[in-house]
Amino acid sequence: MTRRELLTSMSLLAGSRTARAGPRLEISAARLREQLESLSVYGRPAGGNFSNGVSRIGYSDADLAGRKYALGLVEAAHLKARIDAAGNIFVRKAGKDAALSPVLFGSHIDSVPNGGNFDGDLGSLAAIEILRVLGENGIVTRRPLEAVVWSCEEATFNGNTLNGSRAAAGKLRPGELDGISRGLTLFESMRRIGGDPARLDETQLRSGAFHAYLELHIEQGGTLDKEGTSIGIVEGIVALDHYDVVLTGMANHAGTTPMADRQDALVAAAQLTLVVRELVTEEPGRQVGTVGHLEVEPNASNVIAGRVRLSIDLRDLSTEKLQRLGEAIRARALAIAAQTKTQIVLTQTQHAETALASPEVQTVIQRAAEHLDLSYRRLPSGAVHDAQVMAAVGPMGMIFVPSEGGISHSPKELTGWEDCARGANVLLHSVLTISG
Ligand code: HGY
Ligand code: MN
Ligand code: MN
Repeated sequence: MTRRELLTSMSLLAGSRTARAGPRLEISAARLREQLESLSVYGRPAGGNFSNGVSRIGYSDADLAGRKYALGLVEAAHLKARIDAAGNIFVRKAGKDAALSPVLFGSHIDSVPNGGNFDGDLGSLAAIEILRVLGENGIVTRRPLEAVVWSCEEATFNGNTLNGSRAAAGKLRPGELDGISRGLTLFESMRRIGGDPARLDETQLRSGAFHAYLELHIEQGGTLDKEGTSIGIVEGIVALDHYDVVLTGMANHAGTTPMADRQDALVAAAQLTLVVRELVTEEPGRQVGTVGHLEVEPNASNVIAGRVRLSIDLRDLSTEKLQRLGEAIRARALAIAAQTKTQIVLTQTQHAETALASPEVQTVIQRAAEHLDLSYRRLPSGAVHDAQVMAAVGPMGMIFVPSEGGISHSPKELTGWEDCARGANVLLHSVLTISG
């Protein structure tokens, strides 16, 4: 451990020994609920209501409207927002000592198609609410505080996740900015939301850019809900490997082409999809593999599919295991291509590294949960988060609250309003401890 890391660890823990004195400062639960309900309007299906969830795809008009709403909350908190080169929204609240690095905390507000109203939204709005409550109570922390709303966390733009935070941390892959999705390059999309991607190097977050990064998020799994535990203290976030696969056969007439003469790209895709499941489930462990995106051309009922594009999403805490699974899938794809007389090209488009949460920040979160008399447990995160990108820049911690039924990335995603407030208050007290 370097001297800087040792000092950081000690300073992270400095405040955690003393339970916070005085009345228990809390966020406004009613205001947080009202804001989550208001944000959910942007991207809601026409004629729908809160229970119909949201499609607020990164860089879309709905995302622009949601960002505008969030910026309105910043103004209501009498604070100023700064948009960085990647379009991420930063909101700073000055501390007593401007020379100290800030405590950074936030999440994202873009969603998957037909997603839920809590994924990312809770952590983003809670972050702004915390700055507002501190201002209303005249509390000035030693360190500056910075709330952040990361842009385009979900994979829906170009198949890769964590776009805004990776761009901020200088982790985009070569050429990624030129990739086109929904008619725009990533570069143009970042500009569309107020970023200036030509300046990404200038605004890169480097080691020391923040004292610690915290993220409040719904668990998106069922552990806390099943146990009736209020707070999850994340120990680590899984690695993710993402592949883009193009299968090419030959489009032909569905009626006149004998079965033996077909080069059916959709049959090859179906076999590959089952192979992913077979390989991922044949060894013990918590690894997961998903084929979630499928494009069929020409996608006509009376034409044999000539081309299919699909995604493969592999996750596990072990990068080595993901590597092995990727290789096994590649080998089986070759066999499927031969057998179906198609061509299959797998391109790995993303690797997000496993990220361990700082033990010291975990302790701070635990102390905050204890201070608020809340039950808690430690657990890994099967979902990826901007926090894992930030873990490569500085000490990171994540706070989970229960997802009812463990459902997420669905309009059925639901977290109780009291759980939302509990998580925000644990984040508030964790930030107060770390910022001193
Ligand atoms: O895919 C994920 O795990 C995250 O929700 N983007
Ligand atoms: Mn998500
Ligand atoms: Mn999320």
